[in-house]
Amino acid sequence: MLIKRRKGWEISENEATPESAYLNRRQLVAAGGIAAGSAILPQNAKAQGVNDWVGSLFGGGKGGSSKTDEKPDPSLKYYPMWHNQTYKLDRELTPQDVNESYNNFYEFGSHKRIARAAQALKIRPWEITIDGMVEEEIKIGIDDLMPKMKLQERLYRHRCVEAWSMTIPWSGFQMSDLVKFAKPLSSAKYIRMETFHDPDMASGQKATYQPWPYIEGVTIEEAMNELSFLVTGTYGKPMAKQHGAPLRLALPWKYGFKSIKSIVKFTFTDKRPVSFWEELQAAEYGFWANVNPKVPHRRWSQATERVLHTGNRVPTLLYNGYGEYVADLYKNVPKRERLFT
Ligand SMILES: Nc1nc2c(c(=O)[nH]1)N[C@H]1C(S)=C(S)[C@@H](COP(=O)(O)O)O[C@H]1N2
Ligand SMILES: [Mo]
Repeated sequence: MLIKRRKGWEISENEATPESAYLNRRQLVAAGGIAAGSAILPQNAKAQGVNDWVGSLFGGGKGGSSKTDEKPDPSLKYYPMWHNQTYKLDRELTPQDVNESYNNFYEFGSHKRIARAAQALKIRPWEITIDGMVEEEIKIGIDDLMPKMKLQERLYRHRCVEAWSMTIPWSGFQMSDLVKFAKPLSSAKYIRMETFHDPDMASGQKATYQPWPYIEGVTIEEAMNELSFLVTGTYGKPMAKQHGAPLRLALPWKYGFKSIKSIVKFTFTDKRPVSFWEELQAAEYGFWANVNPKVPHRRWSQATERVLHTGNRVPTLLYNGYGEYVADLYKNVPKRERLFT
């Protein structure tokens, strides 16, 4: 078959909606017309700019970070990033205020309204360690890492295992850039990632029945896939702390829990990492966690999802609609494993 099929989410009906409004605003931002960060203001936010507006919700601030005693984010100068148009959406972007006030970040509480508590997260200095099966261990600050990567913006869908979804403009770089920078040995098969561990800063980590810090893992092939994206920003600015600043992952074809936040370590290894959720509940949260409407969670169906903010419930797609990019990765995974989130 030589016919190039349109990818599942390349459907044009919604293309003239907030996405393009957002992009038009972006161009204005690029031209210096309005302050960076004010793209996609909700209708009711006045012309005061999103920094003040987010500030009024979360206690003052600049860009994604929001404590008045903090310096402006040193990475502000990279925004807005070059917009990579390859990745199209089939639905509207979720408004920024919705995405910044409905989050999973168990380090700051086991419910969705953790945005205020997450402002305690200190995001500078932020050192990232790259170790394990690599030519040489690397320790690098986020502000030294960013200029070495091919920075860009992409629109992705995000599907949580809890059957809700959002669409979001992420800024950052392809994970393959980081893998190349890390110079892994050929014996490495997986990357184990780790979130910060500081129970004094993040009170959720005081819960002794949970295996802190948060851990996630992918195969090297998954990490090298063009969709795997390391995120530094959202909505054309450094991301809000509650999204997992200053560096988190976005794997749009997997359930959201794989997209680990506030990463401090990448370890290259030949052993399959056991994630935070797998450790807690292996029967419900497996290693692959690819979005699959036909495999129910032990406690609920995955056939449909609630699209945040829209009031819509829509059918969930295999690999969250990204199968053309990723299905081949799983050809040789035993069926028994694939049928298991
Ligand atoms: N460190 C850490 N990373 C995490 C989580 C978490 O609790 N801690 N929650 C995960 C889950 S279940 C989801 S759905 C997404 C939520 O990302 P968002 O809050 O930016 O939408 O982050 C994922 N990454
Ligand atoms: Mo999730």
